Amino acid sequence: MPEYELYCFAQSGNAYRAALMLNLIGADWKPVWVDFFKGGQTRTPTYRSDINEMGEAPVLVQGDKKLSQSGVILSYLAKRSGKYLPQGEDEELEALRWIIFDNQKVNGFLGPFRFLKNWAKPAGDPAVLAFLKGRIDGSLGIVNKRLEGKPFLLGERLTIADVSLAGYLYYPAEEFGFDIGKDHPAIAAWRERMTALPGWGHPYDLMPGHPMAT
Ligand SMILES: N[C@@H](CCC(=O)N[C@@H](CS)C(=O)NCC(=O)O)C(=O)O
Repeated sequence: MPEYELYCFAQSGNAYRAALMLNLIGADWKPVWVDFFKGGQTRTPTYRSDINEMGEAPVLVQGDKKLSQSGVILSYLAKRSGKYLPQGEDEELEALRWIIFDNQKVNGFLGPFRFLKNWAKPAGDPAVLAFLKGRIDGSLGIVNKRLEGKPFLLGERLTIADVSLAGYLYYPAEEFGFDIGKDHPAIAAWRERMTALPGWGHPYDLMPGHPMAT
């Protein structure tokens, strides 16, 4: 029995943050597939009573402990492993600042945009997609500017803020209809630095459910 189980599915960039962190720290873990698309598992009463009352993936299970919210999971794993932990109060607050910005305005917009574009039934309203795309361009621009001067979000060292940012940034450009790397060169360079890390894996390789059964 592995130390950690992660409720996740391949298309979830929110879950990818946790899967990537587990792999980067060399944890003993296994994914538990969540049937998000067909079965609507996160909306079932059983999921909400037994797994996560918030009705979301990812959920990290370690013995009797269950954690949700990828930022909380990253913070817990960094503390337990001593890896990618922000050092000192100022860095901790800075990491939290970027994790919240990312959750709300970077991956927090990329995820719904990609869902509406590819899988929503009925299909996403073009006006909503246009609104989200505008917000995405603005937020990615802010992150790109930040990364122009430093290799990682907080400076020379990778922290959980970077792992959080990875969320949806490795999914294929075709799924978005625009190329994040081409539009934002400093983000492209950051992505390369991340993929060079031992333990890095693509979301479609780390988590089950890709390609999606038809
Ligand atoms: N802020 C959360 C977001 C989690 C989230 O929205 N996960 C999606 C899957 S990618 C979900 O389960 N959504 C279910 C819903 O919103 O009903 C995190 O970072 O863990």
